[in-house]
Amino acid sequence: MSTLVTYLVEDNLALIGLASPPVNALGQPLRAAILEACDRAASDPAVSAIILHGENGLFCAGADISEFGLAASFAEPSLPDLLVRLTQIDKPLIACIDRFALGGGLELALACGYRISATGSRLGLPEINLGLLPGAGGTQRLPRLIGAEPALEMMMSGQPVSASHALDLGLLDRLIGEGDGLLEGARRFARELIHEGAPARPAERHSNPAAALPEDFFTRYRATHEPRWKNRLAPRLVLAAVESACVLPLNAGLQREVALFKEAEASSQSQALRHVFFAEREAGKVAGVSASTALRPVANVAVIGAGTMGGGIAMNFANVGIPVTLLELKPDALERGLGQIRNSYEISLQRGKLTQAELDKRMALLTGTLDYADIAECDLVIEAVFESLPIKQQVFRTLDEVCKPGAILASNTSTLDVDQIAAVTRRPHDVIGLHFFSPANVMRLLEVVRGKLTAPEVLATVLKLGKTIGKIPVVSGVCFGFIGNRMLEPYSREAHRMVLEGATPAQIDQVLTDLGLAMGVMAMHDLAGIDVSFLVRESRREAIAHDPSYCRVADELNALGRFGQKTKRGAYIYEGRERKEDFEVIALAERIAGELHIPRRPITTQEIHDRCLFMLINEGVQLLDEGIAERSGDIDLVWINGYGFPAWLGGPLHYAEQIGLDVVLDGIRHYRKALGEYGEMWFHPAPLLERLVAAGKTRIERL
Ligand code: 3H9
Repeated sequence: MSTLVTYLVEDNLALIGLASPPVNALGQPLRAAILEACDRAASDPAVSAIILHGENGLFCAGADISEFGLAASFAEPSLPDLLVRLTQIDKPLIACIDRFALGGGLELALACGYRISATGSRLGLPEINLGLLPGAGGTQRLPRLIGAEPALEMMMSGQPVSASHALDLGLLDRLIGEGDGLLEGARRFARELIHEGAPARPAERHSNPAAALPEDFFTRYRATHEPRWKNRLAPRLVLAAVESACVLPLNAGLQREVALFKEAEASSQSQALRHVFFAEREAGKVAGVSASTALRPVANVAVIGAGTMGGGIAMNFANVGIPVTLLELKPDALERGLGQIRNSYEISLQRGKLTQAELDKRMALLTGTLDYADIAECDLVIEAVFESLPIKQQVFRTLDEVCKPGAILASNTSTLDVDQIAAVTRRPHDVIGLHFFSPANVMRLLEVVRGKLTAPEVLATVLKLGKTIGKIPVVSGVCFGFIGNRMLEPYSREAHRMVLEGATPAQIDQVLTDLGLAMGVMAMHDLAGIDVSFLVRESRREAIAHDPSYCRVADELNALGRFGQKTKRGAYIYEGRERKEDFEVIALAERIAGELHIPRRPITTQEIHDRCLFMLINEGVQLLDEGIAERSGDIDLVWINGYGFPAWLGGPLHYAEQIGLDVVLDGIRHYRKALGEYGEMWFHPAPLLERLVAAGKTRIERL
């Protein structure tokens, strides 16, 4: 018998425990072990019922994601075949769910005749997040158990439901409360079933899963939701599979599901999303930090600056029960900051996302102060003041004076040199960059900037804390703009230059949103503030002064006071929520182009794509080569979670791998020539990109 399962017969019950750490993923060896154990129990006349449980305190996280795209994915016994076999066993089979039953793990439970769960467990079909659909019976068996509509909702959202909600849906037969002993509960339930002479599988509750639905349900569902799906394949396949469950007999439906699953598995979108899944896990593995690195306790936090950013940062901690002191220089600024936080929570309350009790609890965790002495005992201080090196250095000198030894001192700088900030303190090893993205209480990315002297335990502590507050922490080294904003720079530069050469802001943004970006680059600057990006350029004029066309349109918009959405005018005009192309901006571009002798011409979609994207990719490759980013997946995570790059393209560097590294390099070389002096100035292929292509590599890695 395999070591991946435990097998025990107690009286007339067989207990089969999944024992494949860390999460009992259903790779081929575990599938084979389950089949062998279940066959053994099925053929043992002494066994009247079988309990399938997780040996290591958790049930199952689904199919083994690392097998997808490989022969192992459907190697025998395939998951669909194994689960069909389980449904044929003529003894009650009980899934005993602890912590989670996800994806194939829930499908395993659905193949059992009965399901019980601990109260704290989560059950879900998150395949859509991997560009997949449930492929081992989930799209066919779940609608037959709970009805088509709630089943479709679970698959489309990809979000797990709580065990109590699963009980309400009819997905579970029984809940076992905390401390009551889940396995003991399963034994009791099994004995009851045997005693009652219960069938191996109860009759299907929804043999016609769409019976309660209007005839045009699927047509209307598709029409309503398709615009939101953009280019994504998986939602379309999920819908097709559930529709099949409503019109085909089970076996035919299962066959259709496997065919759709294989189509999704082979798609570049799923490949990209699987890359993102593993990149998220890898990002936590940082050189010099290990599981044994000591963590500093963080029981309370201080945030310096109660502006929009500081307030948003503070909310993250209050949301998870960590007390926060918000420090401002002036009483009215402090009051405004706390008021903004309350407003933001009140909006959540009105939308039903927060209860009054939760709002009160969170507000009670927030304290305002005007006195640095009040933050002396805080474990972590995050500075979120104006983006200026002298101002931030002054704050850090004060922090160095007042904060207790061992306090972590963090700066929310988005571009500045964290080492220069650390250098004004007597404790540079306690200093780190924590770059939150706006709105800080919403955006998932947290760029963690590791200074030259940052201590490993400081890094380990903020990585852990980042996860606690629901962020995706990604480590960056120190350089201008870190990973995200440094890459934003050439991407924005090309967009602005093409506006001078003849493209309109809307034309540029359309190409980017058609690719799947949440927002085009021109609209993004309008949202973030044209005055803000102007100040960033001002801080590094010497590096860009040799190009008189460099973001000139944005500089002039700034001079005109057209700061973007907040002034209702930027690269676009804003009327309410509507964004409109502005002929004045086009006239402005024509004038500047004339002054700079830049010929205007029609710019193609291909050129917009290649110049913006290839320059973005090139900078990412350079960051990897310089060691600012530890791995290419980190760069992808930054752009997906901080800049709205579509996850189904896997981030800019994964996208480059899909396009072909040679194609990207050829494109850069082409524009270096085609754009004359301007091309010579900016289109330098990253040396690592050249080395990778020369070596015939298809993946971006250090070489
Ligand atoms: C599916 O089931 C398809 C079927 O419908 C049809 C098939 C035909 N596979 O996240 P963590 C690893 S698709 C392989 O840090 P947590 C993970 O990489 C699947 N590995 O822990 C990490 O490894 P390492 C549908 C997996 O406690 C380690 O486990 N299921 C898998 O924060 C710990 O992971 C899903 O999409 C897997 N399925 O969260 C669920 N899952 O230590 C995906 C995890 O080497 N998983 N690993 O870095 C999750 O959502 C979270 O991992 C989970 C635990 C909530 C389970």
